[in-house]
Amino acid sequence: MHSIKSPSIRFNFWAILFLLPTFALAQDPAPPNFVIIMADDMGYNGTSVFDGWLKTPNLERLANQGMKFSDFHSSGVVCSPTRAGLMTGRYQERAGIPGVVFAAPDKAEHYTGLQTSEVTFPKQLAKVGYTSALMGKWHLGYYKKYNPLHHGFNTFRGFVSGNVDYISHYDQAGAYDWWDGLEQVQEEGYSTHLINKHSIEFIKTNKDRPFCLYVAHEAVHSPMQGPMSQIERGPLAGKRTDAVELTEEEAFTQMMHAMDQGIGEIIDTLDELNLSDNTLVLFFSDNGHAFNGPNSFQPVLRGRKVKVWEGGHRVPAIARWPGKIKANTTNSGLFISLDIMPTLMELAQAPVPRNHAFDGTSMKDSLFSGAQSTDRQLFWLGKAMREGNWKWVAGADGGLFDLSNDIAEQHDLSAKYPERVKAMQLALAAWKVDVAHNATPQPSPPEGVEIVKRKKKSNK
Ligand SMILES: [Ca+2]
Repeated sequence: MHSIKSPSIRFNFWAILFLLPTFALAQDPAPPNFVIIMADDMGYNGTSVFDGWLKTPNLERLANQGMKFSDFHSSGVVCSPTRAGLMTGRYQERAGIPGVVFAAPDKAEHYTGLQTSEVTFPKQLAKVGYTSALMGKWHLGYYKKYNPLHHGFNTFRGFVSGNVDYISHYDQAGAYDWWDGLEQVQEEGYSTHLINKHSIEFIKTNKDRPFCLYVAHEAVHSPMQGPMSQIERGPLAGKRTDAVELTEEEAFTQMMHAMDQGIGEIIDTLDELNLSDNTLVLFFSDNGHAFNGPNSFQPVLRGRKVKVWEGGHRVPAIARWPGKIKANTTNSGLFISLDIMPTLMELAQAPVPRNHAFDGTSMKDSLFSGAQSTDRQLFWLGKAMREGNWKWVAGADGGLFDLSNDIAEQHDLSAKYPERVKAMQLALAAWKVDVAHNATPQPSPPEGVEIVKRKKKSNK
């Protein structure tokens, strides 16, 4: 009792008392929140952030407050593959999803999906206390066994097909497709507005705990419908009395603006709740453009969605984290959507199973220090690859391109660099063998189902 009155002891007592919380904070900072926003079929030149034809003020705000990526790629050139790669951090071929999971039951791929044996980011984040939500498009399996709730998401509001009627929420095969978790729900509203609304509600509900919000927008995928457009699918098709007719360009503009506005509302919500300083917001698109834009617009990149030219997979991407990511910067390093899962795992210090190898690489250093490198190999569909600034595209109309001065892939240099071509061809062949090895098997269609051979022009 006497000793506590001694000045030195008293000093230590108070010092320890004051230092304890500081020490605890330094050792155990609050885990960051993640908001992953993915646009659908939005090309590299689809936004004013990347000199596109359409003004998107909120994406501009995101880029002004963060970092934009000029050489960021989707791992797929259509919807399902990129999503499988995003969920797993590995080339989607390894998950058995090299192409689109079709809505039509007469296609074999209709019965495939992301198997629950896969290691996914929401599953791993749950192990370190995160709650995760998917708002919007899943497109990794039509059946309940593939539902996002079986892949680590605590909340799912949206649709499982490649696209729904924005107003009636029927898919392209005529099935009603709007879900709350494992149950179909009736919910009135323009799909983009609903995705925005539920995203903001989720942030507000979970503001006091670590969360991961995956906002998978329907915009700007077809059908081309603005908020006031006519219903195209389901029992009410053509029956909306207050419908406004739009040109394709007008519809696209409204679709983009609805998404852009929602992104602005998400930023506002994070700011208002004082969450911005502890939240990584990442925006990108799942593949290149499907809608060409106005006739006057000349796209910079060759090709579009479905193709392995840059127009098929070089996509707009932006990251924002005030205080951590330097504002108004551009990173010209070579990145791919497969990098997102390893990034989340590192930032959240989430466990990754032993011997589980990602194909992507964590972007943490690039985000925080602005490091930028193109020193890596990337592959698309076994048809194209990058090595540094070199791009090799296989096939009769393919070639070797130096993207450092030929981003439009116009000048085939294969005759000039035959050794490089040979090396890249070998690397591509080896990659195909590698991703096929131990790839997750997908189920065959049930007996009695007649499979119609896929037509060349199928509805994605
Ligand atoms: Ca897409």
